[in-house]
Amino acid sequence: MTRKYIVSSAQMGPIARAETRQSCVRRMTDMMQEAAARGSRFVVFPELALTSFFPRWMIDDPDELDMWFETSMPNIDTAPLFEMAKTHHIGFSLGYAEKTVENGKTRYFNTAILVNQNGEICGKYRKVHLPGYHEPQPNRHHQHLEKRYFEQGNLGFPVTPMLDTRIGMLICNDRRWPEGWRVLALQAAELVCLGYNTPDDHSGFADVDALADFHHILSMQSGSYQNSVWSIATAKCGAEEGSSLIGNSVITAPSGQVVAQSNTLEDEVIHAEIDLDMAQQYRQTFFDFARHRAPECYRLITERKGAEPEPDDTLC
Ligand code: ING
Repeated sequence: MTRKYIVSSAQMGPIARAETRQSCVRRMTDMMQEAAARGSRFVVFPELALTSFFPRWMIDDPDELDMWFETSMPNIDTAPLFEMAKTHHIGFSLGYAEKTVENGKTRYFNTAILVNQNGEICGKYRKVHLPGYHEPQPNRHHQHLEKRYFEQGNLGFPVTPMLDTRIGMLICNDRRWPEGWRVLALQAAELVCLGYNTPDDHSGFADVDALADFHHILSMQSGSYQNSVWSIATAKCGAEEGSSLIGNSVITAPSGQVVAQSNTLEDEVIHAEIDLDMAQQYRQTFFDFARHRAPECYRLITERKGAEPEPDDTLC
């Protein structure tokens, strides 16, 4: 039996600082309805999809900072998403800022959840690779304070059986690091989904900014190809509170080919029929991990954090 499904990326345009959760959820349910009408079984929403990308601001007041976080999921604002998943039999992934209490300690994470076609949460991931800084940087029009507002994710890289396959999640900056992709693929994930907020106005790195779209798509194509997985990457994009965020939401095949790509910097749903068995043709040949990988040679990847020349490095 073939495992072909229509899946969707529900890209979101800018979210204003004052925009309500209800307004964001309404935009998302409109797009979920559009996806369902196309026969889609799964929709990927952006990272931090319920609010403006607040790590661009230095927020001193802890009460104000807490306003950007969800303390429960689902909640009264997001309930319509879960209800629509159930009525339309369509799963989704959603990124949001999570405030939780674990072992008596309040914790803050950049989180994404997987919700199945019955409207039940069946997977959760907390962002591991947090870009930016803990302290505000001088001479920057926009800050990037994810290391200040979020803790490093503590759930590892989990894979969830869903939709007749195994789905893993990454979040934004994670896509630039091969390790997360590989850990998911080593758990036999066949589909990786992620949301992102990627500015291309880092002020001071003009050359990097000019390549922001290229680096995003390069990361998705290489991650998909080198791990034989389908991937869905969904942007929050456009001119958001004076910051320019890239679009180019893409659905990418295990071959590394982009099979669907957004064209706007607004709310836009893109779709693709994915053949989940396509992953196997790579997994059983060029990327047969069991046959070709050499973990005994990879010790440095887990033992060393930063790059260091070996003491006996000799320039030849
Ligand atoms: N945003 C960006 C991302 O990784 C970034 C941060 C932009 C890092 C450009 C490097 C270059 O797409 C988030 N939220 O991770």
